[in-house]
Amino acid sequence: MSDLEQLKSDALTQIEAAGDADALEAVRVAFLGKQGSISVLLKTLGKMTPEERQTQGPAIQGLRAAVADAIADKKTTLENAELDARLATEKLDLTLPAPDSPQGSIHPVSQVMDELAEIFADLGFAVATGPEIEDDWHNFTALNMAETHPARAMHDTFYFPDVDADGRRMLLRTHTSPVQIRAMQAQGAPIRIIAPGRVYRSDSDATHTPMFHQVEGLVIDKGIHLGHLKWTLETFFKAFFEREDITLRLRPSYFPFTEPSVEVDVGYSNEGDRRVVGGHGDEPGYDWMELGGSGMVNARVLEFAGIDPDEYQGFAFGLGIDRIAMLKYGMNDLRAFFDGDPRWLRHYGFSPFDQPTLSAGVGAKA
Ligand code: FA5
Repeated sequence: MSDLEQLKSDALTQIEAAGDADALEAVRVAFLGKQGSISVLLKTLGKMTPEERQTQGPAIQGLRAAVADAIADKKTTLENAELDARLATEKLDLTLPAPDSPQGSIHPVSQVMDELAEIFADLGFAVATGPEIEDDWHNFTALNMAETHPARAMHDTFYFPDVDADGRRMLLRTHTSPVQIRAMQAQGAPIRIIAPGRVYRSDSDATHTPMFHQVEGLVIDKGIHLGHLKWTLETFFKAFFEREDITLRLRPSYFPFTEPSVEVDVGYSNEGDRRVVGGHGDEPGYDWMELGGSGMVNARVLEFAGIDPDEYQGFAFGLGIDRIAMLKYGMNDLRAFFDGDPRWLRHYGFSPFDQPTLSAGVGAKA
């Protein structure tokens, strides 16, 4: 047997004998590692005459490939055996009795997100999503906030030190409005979406947390006007708060990405220490509460997103989900939402067996 054949037979025997991943790795290092016997042989090729190299080259390369293949095969075999062994030991006994009362609960924010999706689906809205780690073009520039725009300063942005491949600054999105841009770029017009999700600002008190949730709404079509926005919000809030006497007030405001812009207030009254939505805010005993921002999509934003503003118009809104959850379910401190206290979750959480549906009343408690 030639030296090469001997080496191959030794290698294959040792690979076959390797009982686990560590032993196999030791065999790989002995033959194919930097100082391994096959690697050392490969290095001798450089010193050979061209004629010798012509016969020895393919032989040594073939040996290297055969040993590498055998190691790869053995590795798969060992991994499969390890998986089989784990599957055989990690058994779940499905016959164990269920706990007396259900453990765990759905967080009110998740519950409200499910309720939102259910109500807007009924109005023909699809759910869109976007990344929480955004670039400043989508979060600001395309929403008509140039580098030097003062509105950028209002957002208390968490920036990353890096820029992306296009030189854009990376940040934690400060609102869900960049999803408007992504949806318009991806699907063009017409459009009817909501985009619920997490957003981040350097902010903290009883009604502000550094991470909170918004739901964006966007409708783009021909002949859309402010009346459609008001009807949509009113219809949504009536379904969400499950009462008919909801009064909205649209108050002139300013957002760089909408023109005109309106802030949305709702009438409410105090019952003990709870704020209860309903009624007209100007009537005695009632007041107005702000729920979010909205307006007609600015023509410049449509252009940034590649939609012709002479052909299409639209409205957009952005509501604080945590705030509307507080109102509906009577919590008074936003920070408790994210403390992870099981007692709070037991009190305010929802049964996982109780999916919100319009027919059952979206907020039905089990
Ligand atoms: C915006 O973020 C706009 N993108 C909304 C918008 C969308 C306007 C589309 C026009 C068209 P604003 O910064 O006001 O706007 O935030 C919207 C809502 O998020 C607020 O009304 C409030 O309910 C909620 N919010 C803002 N900051 C916090 C915070 N730190 N914690 C909890 N909720 C917050």
